[in-house]
Amino acid sequence: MLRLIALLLSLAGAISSGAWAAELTFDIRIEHGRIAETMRLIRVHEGDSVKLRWTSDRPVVLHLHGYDIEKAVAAGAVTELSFTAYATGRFPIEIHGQGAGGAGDAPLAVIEVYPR
Ligand SMILES: [Cu+2]
Repeated sequence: MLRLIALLLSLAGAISSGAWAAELTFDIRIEHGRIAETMRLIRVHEGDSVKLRWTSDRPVVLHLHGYDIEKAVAAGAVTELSFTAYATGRFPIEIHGQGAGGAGDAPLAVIEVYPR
């Protein structure tokens, strides 16, 4: 019985500390300033550890708005952009300093963080 109580207490601790948040990895390839349609909306939940693994056909600087993370992606190498999704909402990722992206004003991708 004591063991059961201890187990329940540790479970409660795990939940309140957010230990059940997911670790999510997304592999995203940029070509000609665009990414695959299926990667343009990324949905995660509050508290998740999110890892975006970028490759690009040319060097770009990515900017994740809201979290305000900037990351230079070199051509031909994987660049990781990691963050914990502590803030809920809708956050665009843009390519900075690219005149002719061919994608107009649309962001490269959008991350939606839902409340847990
Ligand atoms: Cu920006």
